[in-house]
Amino acid sequence: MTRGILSFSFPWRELLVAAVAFAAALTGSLAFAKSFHDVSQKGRAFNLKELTIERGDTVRFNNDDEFIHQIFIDSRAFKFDSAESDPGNVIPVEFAAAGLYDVKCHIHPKMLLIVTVK
Ligand SMILES: [Cu+2]
Repeated sequence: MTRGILSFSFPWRELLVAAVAFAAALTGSLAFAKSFHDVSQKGRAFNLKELTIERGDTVRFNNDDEFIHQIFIDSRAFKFDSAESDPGNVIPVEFAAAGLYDVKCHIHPKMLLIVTVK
């Protein structure tokens, strides 16, 4: 009757489910300070003119056009110069330092997004 005993044994499965849920909750709280913001590059423009985020957040620049874009940031606190980004591509940029940043695309000089990092 080993089977019968096993079926009444410790509920490992439930424990595992609870542990996974706990780990997910913990990860969620640790990741609290870092969130993601999506910005679209479309019609040779960013879909936003300004964006305010928290320090450590990541902005995902989605190329929603049918031609290439790029992401270029040149400030004292933070410099970033991406490769050319194909249609459908996403460029993630983490802003680690507080400040005010002009985000540009060197292919289309009129594109400008001002990112404020608190
Ligand atoms: Cu562009």
